[in-house]
Amino acid sequence: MKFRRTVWLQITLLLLMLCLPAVAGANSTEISLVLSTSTAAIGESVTASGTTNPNAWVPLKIVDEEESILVFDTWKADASGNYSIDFIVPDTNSETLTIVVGEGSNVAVETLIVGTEQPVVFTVTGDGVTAGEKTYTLNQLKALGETTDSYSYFSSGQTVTQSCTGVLLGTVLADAGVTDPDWEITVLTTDGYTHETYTVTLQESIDNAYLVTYLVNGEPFEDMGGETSSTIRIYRNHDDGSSWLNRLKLVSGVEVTSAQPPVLPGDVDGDGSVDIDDAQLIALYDAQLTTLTEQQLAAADVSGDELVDIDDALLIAQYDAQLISDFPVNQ
Ligand SMILES: [Ca+2]
Ligand SMILES: [Ca+2]
Repeated sequence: MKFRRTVWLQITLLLLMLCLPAVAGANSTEISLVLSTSTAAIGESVTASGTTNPNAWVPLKIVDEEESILVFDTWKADASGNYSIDFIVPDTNSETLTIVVGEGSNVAVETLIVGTEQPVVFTVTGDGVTAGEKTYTLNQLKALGETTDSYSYFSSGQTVTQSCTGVLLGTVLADAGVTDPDWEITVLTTDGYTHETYTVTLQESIDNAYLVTYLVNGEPFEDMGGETSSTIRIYRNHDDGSSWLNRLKLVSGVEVTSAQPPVLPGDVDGDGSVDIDDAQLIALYDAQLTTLTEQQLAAADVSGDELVDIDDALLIAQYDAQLISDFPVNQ
């Protein structure tokens, strides 16, 4: 008798369990789904969000055109029923992917178009840069942290203020591994437009809020196409700290140059010591038998008269013979 009751209890429980999903389904909130973008390239991050029942588990499936499931994972909604799931667009040959959230009859479906790979819009090259070069697509730039700020300029007697959205150049450079404040940054333009302010130290670019800008007043720049193609400009404040902009047009990236090491007066060949070899180099230069670099010339002028000639060679020879202990340029 006791045995039979246990069996009945088990069967009743089993029936209850079978009925439960249907009961729950009848009272549940219909799950909703919004994708952060309708088009994304392979490897890009997309956010799926929406509402469902409080604390409910939200299964997410990514299905290709051949109905193969490429991704399946489950996240939990919060106490208000809101959920937000970041996923990476998986490697696929399909032109569209179907994103499905929920289970049973309570599902929501959206289509994601797999776009072509995003073009590189900004390149950082040169000294200190991770792997010598780091490239950024627009989405990769945005992922570093978007800033919107106002920059003003004077035109036809009026102050024009523009709202610029982009990423601070200092932030991009830090991401590329460039952190030495003394290093020089040269802005590379694609329209060949040059200006002396295009080379600044990293610290100056931070102080003057250089902004790698992709939206002005909410609008992207038009891609000019061809060799001058660019959708990036750099806006900056003036050196006096005012918020007036200098607009550096059609920018493809920046090149980083490390600061020159300090010059040791007299060490023309750069071997770390001052001796007769350095005097000989100057004598050869004076006789126009060799050339010297800018840095070598700076080291060679030990007399401090801003000329490099035989007088400097003689001073170094005297120094080498310990007849003098210092150079006029140091005094
Ligand atoms: Ca030397
Ligand atoms: Ca000299």
